[in-house]
Amino acid sequence: MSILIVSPGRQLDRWKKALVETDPSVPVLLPEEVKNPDDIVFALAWNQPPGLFKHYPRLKAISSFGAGVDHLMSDPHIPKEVMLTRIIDPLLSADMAEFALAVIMKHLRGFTRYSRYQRESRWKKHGYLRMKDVQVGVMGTGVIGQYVASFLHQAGLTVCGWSRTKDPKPPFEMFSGKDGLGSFLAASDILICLLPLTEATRGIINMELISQLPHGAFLINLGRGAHVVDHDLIGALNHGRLAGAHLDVFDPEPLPEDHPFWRQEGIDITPHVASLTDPLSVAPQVMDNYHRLCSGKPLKNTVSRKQGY
Ligand code: NDP
Ligand code: OXD
Repeated sequence: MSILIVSPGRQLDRWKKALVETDPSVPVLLPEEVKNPDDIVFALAWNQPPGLFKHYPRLKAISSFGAGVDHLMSDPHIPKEVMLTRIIDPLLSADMAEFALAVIMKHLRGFTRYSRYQRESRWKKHGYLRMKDVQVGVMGTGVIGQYVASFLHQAGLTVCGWSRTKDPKPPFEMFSGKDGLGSFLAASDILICLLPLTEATRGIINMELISQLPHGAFLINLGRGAHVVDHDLIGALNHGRLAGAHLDVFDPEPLPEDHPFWRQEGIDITPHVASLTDPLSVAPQVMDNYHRLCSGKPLKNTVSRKQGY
């Protein structure tokens, strides 16, 4: 029995090495190395080519390379009985929290504008916002969002969170469901999206949602590109409804060269790097799930197909 690893465009040698060092007795194969497809019972996958999983009839479980599983949920070639798992890793949450704080500080201190002034050799001062002047709303207070919200709260920001169901005791104010969305948005001068992409959250950041934010709010999208209705975001920026946006995720990725976001005033772009899965940190949990599968034990970090995350 073997593990298949597939993620087009990713440096997979580090992953293979980390997995093999975790347990040298388990064969870890790239698709082109598989001689007998019946050997593959477990896969580690990200943006797999369409139809790939049709070729492995004994596949029982697939782990995402990351926290998100939308690439697995949307693959029609994965039979319903194949179990899906995802990565839950303290480093992934910590890196995300540091990234969110960096982007918030960049916004408060106007660094994007000063980068532009520097390119123009222009000496011009502006006032700035302080941490105490803004409230931050975290949409999606799951494993990562909860950590990010607590980290920002500890850093001195006023934070609130929004989720599908209500967490009884986070150290910040919580809203939940459709009923809580309006009050949550009204309290979010800076909105951070850390939702999973599901049928319920696709296109959630649209004009209707943006118009419920305080005038001149700032958007940070760290979830998935398809959470945002691109045209509505551009309209909100052009009309001054939003002061700016930092986007780390896009639909599609890579963001095409001719996409209007590249040239849009008010948008800062990073290429899906807010938090990168570290092979050394997560190889043990992937290998553990492989062994659990082989010995008939319940897998960890499973995904609910019903909820889609
Ligand atoms: P979790 O599954 O742990 O948390 C998801 C959160 O979203 C939960 O709080 C859940 O609510 C909430 N949620 C889901 N659907 C809805 C809905 N319809 N309405 C309101 N709230 C909803 O995910 P993680 O925290 O581990 O990861 C979140 C996402 O972050 C990933 O799916 C991925 O898209 C993104 N990500 C991006 C990275 C990057 O580098 N940019 C890196 C890693 C992840 P409830 O608690 O009630 O279930
Ligand atoms: C993700 C990840 O889900 O990189 O985006 O973990």
